[in-house]
This record gives sequence, structure tokens and C-alpha cells, in this order.
Amino acid sequence: MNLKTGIIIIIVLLLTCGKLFSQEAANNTNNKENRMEWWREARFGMFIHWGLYSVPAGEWKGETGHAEWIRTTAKIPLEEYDQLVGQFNPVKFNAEEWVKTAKDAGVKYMVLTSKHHDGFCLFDSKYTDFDIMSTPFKRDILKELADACRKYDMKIGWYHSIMDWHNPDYLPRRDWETTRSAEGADFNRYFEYLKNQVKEIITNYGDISVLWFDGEWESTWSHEYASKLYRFIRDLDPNIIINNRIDVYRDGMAGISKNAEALGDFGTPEQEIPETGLPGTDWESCMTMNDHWGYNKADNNWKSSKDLIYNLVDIASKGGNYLLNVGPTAEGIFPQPSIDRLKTIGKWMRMNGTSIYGTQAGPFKKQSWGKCTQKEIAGGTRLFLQVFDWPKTGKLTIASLINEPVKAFLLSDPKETPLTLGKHNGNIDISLTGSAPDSICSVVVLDIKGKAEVLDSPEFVYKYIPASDKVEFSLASENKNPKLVIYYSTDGSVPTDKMNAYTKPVLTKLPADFKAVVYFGNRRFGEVTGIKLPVSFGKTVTLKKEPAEKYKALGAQSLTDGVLGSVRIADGNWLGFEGDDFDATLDMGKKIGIHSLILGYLVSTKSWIFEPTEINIEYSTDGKEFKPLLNKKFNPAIWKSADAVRRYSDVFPEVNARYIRFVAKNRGLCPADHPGKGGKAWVFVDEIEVE
Ligand code: FHN
Repeated sequence: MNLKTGIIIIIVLLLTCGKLFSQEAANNTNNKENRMEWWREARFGMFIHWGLYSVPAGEWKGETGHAEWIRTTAKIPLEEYDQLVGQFNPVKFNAEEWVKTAKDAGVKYMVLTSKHHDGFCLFDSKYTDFDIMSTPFKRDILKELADACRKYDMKIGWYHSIMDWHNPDYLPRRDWETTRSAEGADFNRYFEYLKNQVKEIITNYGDISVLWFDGEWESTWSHEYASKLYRFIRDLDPNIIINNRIDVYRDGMAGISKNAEALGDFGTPEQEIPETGLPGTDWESCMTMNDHWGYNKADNNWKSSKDLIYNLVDIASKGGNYLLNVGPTAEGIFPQPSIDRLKTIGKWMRMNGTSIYGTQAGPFKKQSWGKCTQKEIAGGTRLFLQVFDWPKTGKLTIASLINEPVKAFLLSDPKETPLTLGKHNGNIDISLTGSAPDSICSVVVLDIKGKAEVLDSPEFVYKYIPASDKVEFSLASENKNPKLVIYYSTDGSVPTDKMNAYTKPVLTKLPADFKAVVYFGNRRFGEVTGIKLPVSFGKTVTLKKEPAEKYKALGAQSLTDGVLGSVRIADGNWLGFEGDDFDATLDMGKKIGIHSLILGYLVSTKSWIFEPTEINIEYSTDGKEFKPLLNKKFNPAIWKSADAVRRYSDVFPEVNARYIRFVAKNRGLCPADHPGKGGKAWVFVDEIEVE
């Protein structure tokens, strides 16, 4: 064969392979769109954590804080834990009852732990005796549940843990299992065991819709193993939906894969809901009803039905699925508090489920009254306005929507009686006579022309310019809409289209009172936005002691960045001090007259964060000699309070100062009548404001 012919053959082969590869990639994408269709419609699933750990029900040798992790958290030797096999006899288990309870709650799919980290299998496995058939119960739970699901048109999936604390070939051992040798352990052999059992659970029980992997975080698991397992499963069932925990790229509890090659059909936020939607990403927030996944008889910290419905609505409004967990008892029944909540959710879903099922994320970043989902309809869009706070004014205002409204009615009104529509400042007003149809969340339907188009209020960023001791306001993102004009003011007056049109960053002196408003054409649109910044904004703060590594925000500069922390302790704004006082000195850069100040702090006693026992403030012109300015003492005995962001503020006769020293004294230890008795107490501080 001459060189030319050889080259031609190679080119043809490359082109053919390339075509085949792109065809396969295209097929896989099409497959994914097809297999995800029901899941995206479903929006609401039930997680079930059940196994040997349900027998101790969270208690071991007097400690009651355990659950499905009990073998590890209570450091139970294998032989002792295996005794539970003889005690697991869920005589009250009735798969049809479970499925009917789920269906009545509006659940569209169920995911049961076929095997959790402890390695115990709720199914009859050929590859181990550490399974349900070795218990007095001797019935295949997966079979009974799968059959019941099919009978009631419920999708079924299995949670399956990669990590396995029982199989001798799984590595690593628990660090406290010092007497359980890893000699002879062969992880590749464990991988074969894992594949064999995955094949059992997805081929022995009819059509299985979801594989929910977990326990993928240990060093022995890898993208290579994940790829082999993924290929193995896809060859067995191209339509089964697989979560991203088959692979190793999940970003912790936020649950979203942070790598383009990550395998899995959906992300898995755990015990949290993303701040915003994640366009183009399928995701499902899995959450407990109380504080444990597996049954814990002492855990009565149940979320209210209102909390659970809020979560369901919030998640759907961001385009995600809600996988709500139930931890059945060792007898095989759902805890009554779970049943009660599921009933309340079901009642709400029977009236309002069309605002959840088959919807997409709403078009708004935020609406003050609640959440929103949307569905495409002929000639336009149907918005489901999920109202948590029923307007006392009788008027529901929909800000920043450009579309023409067509009609509105209460979802609870079978006659769809039209509600009166009005407009002001570019907002749409819907008149709501009478009381809220639902005490938790009432749904107003708003049909609009075309695809929802939202004009969010302009987002300004601001930064301190030390050289000029001024602040610069600039748009957070370029304004791409030529019909949109932003007007602003820097003296606190309400901007109109007769004043400053924003064309470039605005430099203004401190204190600043910056306001902006959007005009669309000649119409004002949405609300006036803005921020007030004190003379202390951007100024340097020196800390006597650095905050704890875990709660250091952006360091001292967080204290004058104009952003006050929230009740979410991990919101990245707080400076946290464990056992130590907060002691900081603000440098105003020059001597100025001051007459008032604010110091923000957080109270969250369940997180051991308490009110300071004393706030002491001094001032100085030279940074050496300080004079007393303010002192506030608090009563450490009165520590019980709801979570709150507090601001100690005071005014005083004007003094000349360059340096102001703030000390917030830490109580030191948790109170004797606090669960953390004797543990180190925290002080959380944010945002110093001086005028
Ligand atoms: O360790 C497990 C835990 O027991 C539970 O199964 C949750 C549910 O998603 N997943 C792991 C913790 O992230």
C-alpha cells in the first residue's frame, strides 16, 4: 500500500470515528433529555433511610445522638453491630402503606437505602449474608417496595452507598477499628462486589428509575472507578437516572459537580437549597424532616409543615427537586410526626400541585411576597405566584415584569374568576379581595403574553477610594437593554428622569446616600434601590486578635464593607471569636467630628453564639491616648433568645477623633443551663458604622 493510500485510509477512519463519537455524544445527550423528562416534571420525591441502625434508634450506651452512622459514631465493633441482624424484624412493614402515604403527600418518586454505609443490604443478595434474608424477617424489602410502587404508579429508586464498613475488601477501615485488620483487603475485589450488587438492585426488581449513590468521598474511590461503574450501569440500563455522587467531583454539601467530566445526571445539595436557580443544571435538594436521616427516637426537632412546604416551593421556584426524607422505625412504620407532615403537604399539593409539577424556575430573582414558578402556555406564559405573605393592602405587586398581563385568578378558584389587574411604576398590581386561600402558601395564577421578560432593579457595587476618601458606585453588570435608563441621586432624594442619568461610575463623598431607579422608555420601572454608607465605610480596622479560621469573612475589612451579616452564620460576613473578646481599632484616616456609632453582632444560642457581656468604646486623636466614649453592659444570665442580628447603636455629643476602639467582651463559656455548658462561647461581630 503506498503512502498516499495509507493517509487516505487514516483520514477516512478518523472522520468515521469522529462521526461515530459525536453521534454517541449526541445520543447520550438525547438519552439524558429523554430519561430526565419525568424527573423534571416530578419535582417532589421521598427519601427513605432504613436499616439495622433503626433498631437502636439513635441510642447506644446512653448516648442518644446517633442515627444511620451509629456503627461509626458509637465506635461499635463489627461483631457487636452484626448482632443487630438478629433483632431486625420489621413486622409492621407494609410497602403498600408506605407508597400510599407517599402518594397521598404528592410524592412522585421514592428512593430507599438498599445499602447504607454500614453495608447491610435490605435486599436478598447472592453476594453477602449481611442482608435482610439473615434477619428474622426474611423478606426482600426492595422487592416488596418495588412491587407496591408499580401497583400505585410511583417511580422507585435505590440509594446505594459506595463506602461499606462491613465488606472486608472495602478500604479504608475506620480509624478507630484498630483491631480489624486490613490484611488481604482488595479494593478491586470490593469494586466487583459493588458492581454485582448494583446489577442485582437494578435488574432483579423490574424497572428502577433512579440510582442514588453516596459515600463517594473516601480516597479509595476515583473518577476511574466511577467511569467503569457508570459504563457498567448504562450498558445494563440506558434510562436509569444516576446522581452525581457516583463520581468524585461534588462540591461538598452544596452538592453540585465542579468538573466538566463529572458523571451523573443531577446535582445533590444536602440539607440546603441553592441561593438561586442553576440554569442548565438538574439538581435535587435532599433534606430531613428533623435532624437525622435514620430514625432517632429522641430527635423531636421536627421542621414544621410550613417549613417543608416553603422548602418545596422555594426549590421548585429555582428549578430543582425536593427529596424529603423519612426514617422509618425498626418495626417498619413511618414516625407519626412524619406522617402528620406528609398529610399536610398532601392537602396543599392537592390544591396547588400544578404550581409545582412540570414547572420551570420562575423568572424573578426575588419578590417580597413569596416565590414563583412558570409553565409555557399557548401564546405566552403562566406564572404561579406562590404567596407566603398575603398582602394586607389587598394588592399583590409584581415588580420588574415587562410583559403584558392577560389574566389572573386564584389557583384555588375552580371558576378561575378573573382578578382585577392594574399598573403603577411599571409594576403589575393584582387586586386580592378577601383572606388568603391557604394559611401557608396561596397561589395566584398570572398569564402573560410571550416569554417572561424581567427587568431586575440595577445592582450597584461600591468601593472606597482611599486617595480621595470617596466612594465609587458602578453597575454590577453592563446594562444590555438600550431602552433601559438608570437615574440616580447621591443626596438621598428619590431619583427621577429629570436628573442624573447613569452613564459611568459615580464618585461621591462620604457619608453617601445613593439611590437609583430604572426607567423603561418613559416609564419608571420597579422600586427605587440604593444604599447609605457612613463616613467609616472602607476605613481600616486593626484587630487585636484574629477571628477563628472558620469565621473570618474577609478579615478586618469586612467590618467596614457596608454589608451586615445575616442570621445565616456561614454567610461569609461575620467575624467569629471562640472564647475570645472582639477588640478592634478603627482608623478614620484623619481627625474628624463624630457623634454616633453602630456595632453589629449576632445572637444564635443554638450555635453557641451569645450576646457580648459588655461593649466598651474609646476614642483617640493619636492612637496612643484613648478616652472613654461609650459603655454598655449586658446581663449574661439572660442569654435565651431567638436567633437575631443585633446592632448596638448610640449617639453622643460630638467629639474629635481619628481612632475608635471597640471591645465586645465574650462571656467565655456557654451557660450552665445551655446544652453547650462549659464549652467555649462565641462572639460574632460585623459592620462598624461611625457618623
Ligand atoms: O453519610 C450520608 C448520610 O448518612 C445520609 O445518607 C446523607 C443523605 O444524603 N448522605 C451522606 C452525608 O452526606
